[in-house]
Amino acid sequence: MNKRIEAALNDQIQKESSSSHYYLAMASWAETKGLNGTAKFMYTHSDEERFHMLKLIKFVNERGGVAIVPAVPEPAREYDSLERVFELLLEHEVGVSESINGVVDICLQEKDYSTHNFMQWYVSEQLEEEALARSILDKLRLIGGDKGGLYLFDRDMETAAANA
Ligand code: OFO
Repeated sequence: MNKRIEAALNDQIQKESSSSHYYLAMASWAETKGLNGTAKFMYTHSDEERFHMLKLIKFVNERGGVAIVPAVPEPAREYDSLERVFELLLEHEVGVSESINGVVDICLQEKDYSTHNFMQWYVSEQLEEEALARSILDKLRLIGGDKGGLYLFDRDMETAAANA
């Protein structure tokens, strides 16, 4: 496997792994706040990110590269509000999209069209994730400090997690 591509994919493995960890910390935080629907959504999201990481690990190894299982930094333990959680989630996903675009760019520079093709799955996944995070954030901004609204929001998140 082309060394530059291998390094870029290993870097992406690290990002997907930290995303999984990041959402796991958010899930745990939500669970301790009685936001069980949001916690379920975050646990599911964390599993999805782990799947994104695994898909990359398999791809690198199957193509003759060596995938590195990375160390991950400890995510925050406390969050100011649910709105802040989803703001951070959106910021994080925008950063991940940029990183994926960077990998796609390297594939083009190195004329590695099969990895380019493989990465398209991540490109569309990111579009969906960013759109979802934006719509959730819009809802939370509408709800503001309304406790009843927050209760219904959390219930909806349980349904969103079940349909993910
Ligand atoms: Fe949402 O980050 Fe994976 O791709």
